[in-house]
Amino acid sequence: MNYNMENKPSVVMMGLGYIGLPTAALIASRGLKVTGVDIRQNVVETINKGQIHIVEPDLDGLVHHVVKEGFLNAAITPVVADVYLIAVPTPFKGDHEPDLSYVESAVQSIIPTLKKGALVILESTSPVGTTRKIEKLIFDTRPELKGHIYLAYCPERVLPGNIIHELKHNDRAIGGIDEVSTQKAIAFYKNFVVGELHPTNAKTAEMVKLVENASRDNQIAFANELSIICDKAEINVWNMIALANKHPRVNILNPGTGVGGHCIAVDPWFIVSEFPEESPLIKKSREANNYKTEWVLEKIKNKALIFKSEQGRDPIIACMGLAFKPDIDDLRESPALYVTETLESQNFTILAVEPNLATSDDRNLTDYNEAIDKADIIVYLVAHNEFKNLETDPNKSILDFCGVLKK
Ligand code: SAJ
Repeated sequence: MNYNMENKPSVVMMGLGYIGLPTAALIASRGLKVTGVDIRQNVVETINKGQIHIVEPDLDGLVHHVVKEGFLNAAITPVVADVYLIAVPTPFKGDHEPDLSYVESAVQSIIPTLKKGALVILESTSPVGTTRKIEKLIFDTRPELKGHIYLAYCPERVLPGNIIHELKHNDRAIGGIDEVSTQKAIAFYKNFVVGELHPTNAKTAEMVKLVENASRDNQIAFANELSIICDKAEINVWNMIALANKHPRVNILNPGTGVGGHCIAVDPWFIVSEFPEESPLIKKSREANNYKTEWVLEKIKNKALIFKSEQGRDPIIACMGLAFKPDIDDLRESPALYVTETLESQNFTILAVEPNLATSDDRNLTDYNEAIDKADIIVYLVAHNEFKNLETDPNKSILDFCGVLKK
């Protein structure tokens, strides 16, 4: 059977997380029938009620609409479809080795449903060569499909907090295992992407994704190193960077508590683990960003020690922000969460603040106004909007690691 763009193809989306769910909802909003598959029963139930399990602007209304109209439904197992998208996590394990077990089990579960003419697209960030591995997995079990299905890699590159817009508008690199797969995949994305679709091969597309995030990691590492240098030199790093960026060809990023999230803190390791000899700079950037978090921790502990020696009691420390970046609720690989939990585990008295999570969250959160009121030391870890214009007692110690107070 041939996959025909004119009759809107049916779609299976494997994985309904931060990328899978918005992508599935966007495709469904274009009038394609989408079955979203997730192994978590509660996620499936939530989505089938037209609700969502993550915080992302504009996603709730979109999901509500497409579920109500019958274009998106969620299930535990995949059905037969024209197009299969895979957007499951690819974390790392052990010594920063990529863990492909979610991808492999997603592939195993679609294999029995594949029919001739099907198009399978991997979106999960993956080490170079993964699309070829999937090809092998499929043909090992279903050799009769050889030459009759299409397979491509097409990474997403959307920014959490702006996913719906970026999914539609960003350009994409699309690499098939052969030319016809690339073209089929491009034709499919035309259903819902208005950004340009750039053809390439699977291996290049896989590397493109890893390099995009490694490049950002490297630039943030530079900013973080500057922040440590400026701290020692007693220079305000934010003012200094703002001035340097007045140069027409300089664009330094923001230093912060470290680099978190599921992408930038993880993906560069996929290059390092495969090309260890060739990637000293990429590795060093990862290490520099991780070191920044430890440095932040030491700064807070020093401040607490000084307070104790001066006041004769332990300070109350307000940890302002737990998410991995501003204005989201996502705690994955969050340096702010790590700093807060480490202080807590070392018996410092802390008030954890995260305005993007309900205070009913079992993390024992404190409202931000109450926290700055009660705390002796106020530590800004994430530049959330809520923190920008807070009135604080000038006698309190304030540590701003994320530039939230910069004017
Ligand atoms: N950060 C800084 N300073 C900065 C920018 C970011 O310290 O100047 C920190 C953030 O606070 C956060 C981390 O870096 O902890 C990552 O945040 P981010 O906003 O740079 O990126 P993510 O992880 O939300 O999304 C990235 C994006 N990649 C790039 O910008 C190259 C996004 O486009 C990708 O789609 C996403 O990774 C992904 O899924 O791979």
